[in-house]
Amino acid sequence: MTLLETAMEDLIKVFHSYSGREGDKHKLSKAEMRCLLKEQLTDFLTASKDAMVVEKIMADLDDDGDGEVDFKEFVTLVAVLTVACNEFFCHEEDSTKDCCSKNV
Ligand SMILES: [Ca+2]
Ligand SMILES: [Ca+2]
Repeated sequence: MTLLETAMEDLIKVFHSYSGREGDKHKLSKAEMRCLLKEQLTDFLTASKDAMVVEKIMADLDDDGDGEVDFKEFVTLVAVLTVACNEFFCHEEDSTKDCCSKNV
């Protein structure tokens, strides 16, 4: 398996290890979503001081309005966060380069 294939499989595994805890096995309820965010996106949740963050994320993600987050909706969150992280890292790299060139 390639790195990307492993990452995709891990994403599916993580989703199902939470979605299967109660109710619909293929969807995240609000309680399951809260556990997933707390345990898997700890830094993200800690960074956000908003107590309503889980409710807001749920509302944003729930495209079909059934009150739960299916895999497709979950992947949207991961994609958005990954893009944000990538921008952060690119920014970090740029500022490091700036610092280095100043020192030279
Ligand atoms: Ca469920
Ligand atoms: Ca939904």
